[in-house]
Amino acid sequence: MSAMLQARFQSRVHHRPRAWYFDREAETLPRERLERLQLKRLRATLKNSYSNVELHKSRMDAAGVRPRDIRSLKDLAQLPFTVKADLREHYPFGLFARPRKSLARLHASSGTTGKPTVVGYTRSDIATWSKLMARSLGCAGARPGDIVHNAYGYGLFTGGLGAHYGAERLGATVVPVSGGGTERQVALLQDFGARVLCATPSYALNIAEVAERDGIDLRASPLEIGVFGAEPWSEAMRREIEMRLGLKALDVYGLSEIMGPGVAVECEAQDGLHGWEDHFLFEVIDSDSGKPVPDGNAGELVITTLTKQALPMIRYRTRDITRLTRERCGCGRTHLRIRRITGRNDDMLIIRGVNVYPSQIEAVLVGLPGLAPHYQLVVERRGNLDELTVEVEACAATGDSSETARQVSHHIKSRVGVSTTVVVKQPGEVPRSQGKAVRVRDLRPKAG
Ligand code: DLL
Repeated sequence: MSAMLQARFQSRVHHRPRAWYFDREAETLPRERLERLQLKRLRATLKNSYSNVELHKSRMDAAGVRPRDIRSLKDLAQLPFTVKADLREHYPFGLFARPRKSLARLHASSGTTGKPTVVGYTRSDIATWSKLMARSLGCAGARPGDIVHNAYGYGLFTGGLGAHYGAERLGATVVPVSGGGTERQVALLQDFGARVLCATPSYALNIAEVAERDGIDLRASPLEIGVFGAEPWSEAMRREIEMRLGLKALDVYGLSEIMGPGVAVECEAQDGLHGWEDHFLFEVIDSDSGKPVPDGNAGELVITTLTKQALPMIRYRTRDITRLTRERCGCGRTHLRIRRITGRNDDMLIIRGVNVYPSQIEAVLVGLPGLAPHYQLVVERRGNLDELTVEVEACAATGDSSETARQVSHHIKSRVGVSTTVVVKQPGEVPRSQGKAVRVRDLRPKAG
């Protein structure tokens, strides 16, 4: 081949998008067409909400805005917010825009206080969700024909069934194992040879630990892709899981009120999660003022659904803290990216005036020599001040660990800026997760 031909060939290889798309057209839609589609779908959603859900009608009336007043995407900011308490106050079915009899499924999340939040889907909503989850799995690197080991909990939680229907829609073979029974999960991963693992990151770590304890090297298994989400996790945790399971770990985001898993997901670049803008509108606002913040700035993620029939959501305040970027991604997808979720604004701790998310502490702890990546934060009130104790586990049984504790506390102080008491626990003493990990034990007296 001549040098010129070779150069041309090389450049074509370089420029050929390597990405595989479940739905190429939708995933690479030019921005202008995407925005036209969003506006059309937004107007239909508003009509559906206004005509069929009393809460949305009364909120829009009070704000003096009707669906027909929304003529461009910029008008979105005129619309009122919806919050989690709205779902609780209209428990169980009060926010549904379709008669209960036309619903194919209900899910619910328990929460720590009060009534659960109930969400409902028509048959068509389930089909849309399955398609979006298939798209998400594909974006993360799963392919038709793969074996998908699904360790998200099945039941009222949206993780299990959401990932299950998505994997089937993708054309994969699903192993519907749910959470728990970790020894058996390790055996099944080995025997069936799954290429894709779906789990919370904390449960993935639990699987790694049980495998190592039993002398089974899952790094030598066909596992290649982890699709992990449902809880905050750090880059340090990603590296730890990737190393111990020998796979590429991708972040998937979602919430029941909006749909379930598959609202946003990382592509193989692992550089932010593509939010599926043909089905959702994403905004980031300042939690206090409610005003949108510019791209790149941190704030509360607000999502409006564009295609949900049974439970349309208008400007739903997720309480999740993140940033948006509309910079082009190398994978060729045109959908914006949300940055890793730092935590929920209601999980933020204020310790002696310093704002701290558990994931910031995690980022310091994971990877420190001698420590296992298992931890819990204990918050107590002493006098008028909140105190934070970090319980973290040693890798191996130790005697006096006061020097390690002092050093860890020093690392946390210098990187996060907060003073903590560190307690180094013996191996196995910090509770393991089978789903969403409990990172904070809040021992402060409850208000009221
Ligand atoms: O956790 C849905 C889901 C299942 C997502 C499986 C991903 C994988 P909920 O139980 O309603 O739904 O909890 C939603 O979990 O508002 C976030 O606070 C948190 N969350 C979900 N995904 C992530 C993530 C499911 N990737 C709440 N990173 C959300 C950080 C996440 N937090």
